[in-house]
Amino acid sequence: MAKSVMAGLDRVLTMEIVRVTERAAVAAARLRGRGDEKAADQVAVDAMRAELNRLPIKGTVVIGEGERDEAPMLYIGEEVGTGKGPEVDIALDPLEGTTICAKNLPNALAVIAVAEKGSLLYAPDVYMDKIAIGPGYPEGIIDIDASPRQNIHNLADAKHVPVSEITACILDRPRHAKLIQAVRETGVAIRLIGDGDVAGVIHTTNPEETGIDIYIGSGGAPEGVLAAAALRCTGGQMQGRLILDTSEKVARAAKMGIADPNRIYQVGDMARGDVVFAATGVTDGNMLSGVKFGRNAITTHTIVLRSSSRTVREIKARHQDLEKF
Ligand code: VTB
Ligand code: MG
Ligand code: MG
Repeated sequence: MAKSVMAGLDRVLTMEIVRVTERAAVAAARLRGRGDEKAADQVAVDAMRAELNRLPIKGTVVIGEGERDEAPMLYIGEEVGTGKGPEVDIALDPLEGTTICAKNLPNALAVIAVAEKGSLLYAPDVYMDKIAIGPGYPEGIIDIDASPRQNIHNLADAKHVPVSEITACILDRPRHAKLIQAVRETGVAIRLIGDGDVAGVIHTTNPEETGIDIYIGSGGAPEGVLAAAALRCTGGQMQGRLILDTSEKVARAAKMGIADPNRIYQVGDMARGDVVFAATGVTDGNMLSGVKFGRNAITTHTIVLRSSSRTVREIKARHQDLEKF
C-alpha cells in the first residue's frame, strides 16, 4: 500500500490546525449575541481562511461554504495553504451554528478536518439522515433503517442501563415532529437543540461529560461529513444517508460522484485514512468553553483529534498578542 501522504505530517498538523479554528472562533465570538448571523459567519470565514493559508499544505476545500458562485471564500474546490506541502482534502465550517452564535446560545463551534486527498465524502449541500453513538459499543447496535425504539433499546441494553437513563439529541425542527414523538414514547430524555448537529454528534463520544448518548435526525450533509471525521478519530458509530428527494438533487449528487442515491454511509465511508480534526468553542457548550475576552488575554478552548493515534487533546490557550486578533 502506498505510504500515507500525511505520514508524520498529521503529527505536526495537529498543533498547526488549532490556530485555524482558534482564530475563526475568536473572530465569531466578537459578534456573539448581536443577532447578526451573516456578519458573524463572514468574520469567521475571513479569519479561518487567513490562518489556513499559512499552513504548509497543498489543500483543497471539499466541504466548505458552498459552490464557488455563491461562496466567494472557502468555496468547494478552493485551494488553500501555502501550496508547499502534501496534497490534502479539507472539510470546514468556520462557524457551525451561525444562529446559535447570533443568539449567544450554547455549542457554536469553529470546525475543520484535514484528511488525505480523496478520503472525505464529497457531499452536496442537501440534508442527511443521521444516527450516531459514541465508542465502546459492539458494532451493529444502531441501524438507520430500524425504528427509534429499536435503536434506543439496543443502546440501553448495550450500556446496561434502563431506557430512562438514555438521552437522545435531536434538532428541534418541524420536520422532526414524528421522530420526536416516537423517541419520546420510548421513555428516553431528549435534548432538543436549535442548531449545531456537528456538536450534537460529537457529544455522543463523551456521554459522561455531555449527557448525550445518541444523536438522531436529519441535518446538513456537510455537517455529517465533519462529524464523521471527528468520530473517525474518537471511535463511535454513525450512519448517514443523503436525502435526495428531487431529481435535481440526485443529479447534483451524481455530479459529485455519488452513484447510488440511497447508499448508507458508515463513518469510514465518509472519512477514511488519516484524519486530523479540530473544533474551538465559540459560545460556551457541553464540551467546550466559549471564547473569553479578558483584559490582558483571550482564552480559547479547542479539541484536537488525530485518527492515527486516536488521541483526544484539549487545548486551552491564552492569547496575549491581542493585535493578531
Ligand atoms: C444542521 C445544524 C446546523 O444546519 O445541520 C442544520 O446542525 C440543517 O439545516 O447547525 P436546517 O437548519 O435547515 O434544519 C445548521 O443549522 C446550520 O449549518
Ligand atoms: Mg458555515
Ligand atoms: Mg454549518
